[in-house]
Amino acid sequence: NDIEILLKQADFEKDFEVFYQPQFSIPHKKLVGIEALLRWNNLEMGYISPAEFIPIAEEISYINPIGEWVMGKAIRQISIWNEMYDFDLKVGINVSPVQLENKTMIPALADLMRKYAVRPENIDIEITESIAIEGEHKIKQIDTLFEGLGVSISVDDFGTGYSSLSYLKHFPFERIKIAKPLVDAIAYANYDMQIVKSIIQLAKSIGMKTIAEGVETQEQFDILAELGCDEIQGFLLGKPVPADEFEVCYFGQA
Ligand code: G
Ligand code: G
Ligand code: MN
Ligand code: NA
Repeated sequence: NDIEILLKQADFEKDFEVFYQPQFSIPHKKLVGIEALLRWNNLEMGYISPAEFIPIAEEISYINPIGEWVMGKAIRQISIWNEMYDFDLKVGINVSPVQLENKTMIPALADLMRKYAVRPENIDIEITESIAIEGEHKIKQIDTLFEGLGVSISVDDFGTGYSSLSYLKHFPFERIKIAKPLVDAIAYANYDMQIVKSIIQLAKSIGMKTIAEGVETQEQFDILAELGCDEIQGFLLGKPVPADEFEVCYFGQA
């Protein structure tokens, strides 16, 4: 497999870059956080989507060094921005289920938090909803894993297939990230709007926050505000961009 070979040859510092996408509170559109998203620009193949190469990196366990590299970049960046602009932003870092099985992940994260003096409140670990199929036991295990660090955990891509609302009660997620396909549909499909409404209501009743992903239109924003969603992320308010561009866009600084 081409991608596998290219991946193993990748020079992380040269070929990878972490982009940042803003997350805003509703309804005032205050910047509250950022999500770190990995980008790979290969000399031969050009831009390769993480949706394509991450599953391959997972298969060959190469996601472990890659994931650690992303964590380092993201934690360093949030440390710099919070200090420089006197902010209290949270950085969301996507962590693959494969990384959760790796014993060095938590010590590496702890080291990075110390190295860059970042408080646990400023780090959010995004774990995909698909982890839920492994059951309650798995979720408890993850919770225990991160407990000592004090970082928060969000469930990513919620509502895309594996969701069982009932498993939420076993796990103190900080936030539910409502998946883009559901968000897409809320403006034209009453059924999907009702599902999103139920997710937001349930989250509220158990003390979790909700963030809608992939918000692209004002109409979606208005519906989400009406439904009481806490935060939004999406092209309507900002695409993922490189760090220097993020500074220009959101901190008015070059
Ligand atoms: O940013 P984009 O929409 O192209 O991302 C596609 C997919 O890749 C998403 O599911 C996203 O969560 C995932 N992804 C992006 N960056 C990372 C990363 O650093 N680690 C992991 N595990 N997944 C990532
Ligand atoms: O799976 P995860 O939620 O981590 O993936 C986030 C991905 O969604 C990022 O790769 C980002 O590029 C993409 N994304 C974020 N907002 C939007 C949006 O408004 N529209 C589209 N099409 N993609 C988005
Ligand atoms: Mn994510
Ligand atoms: Na997601």
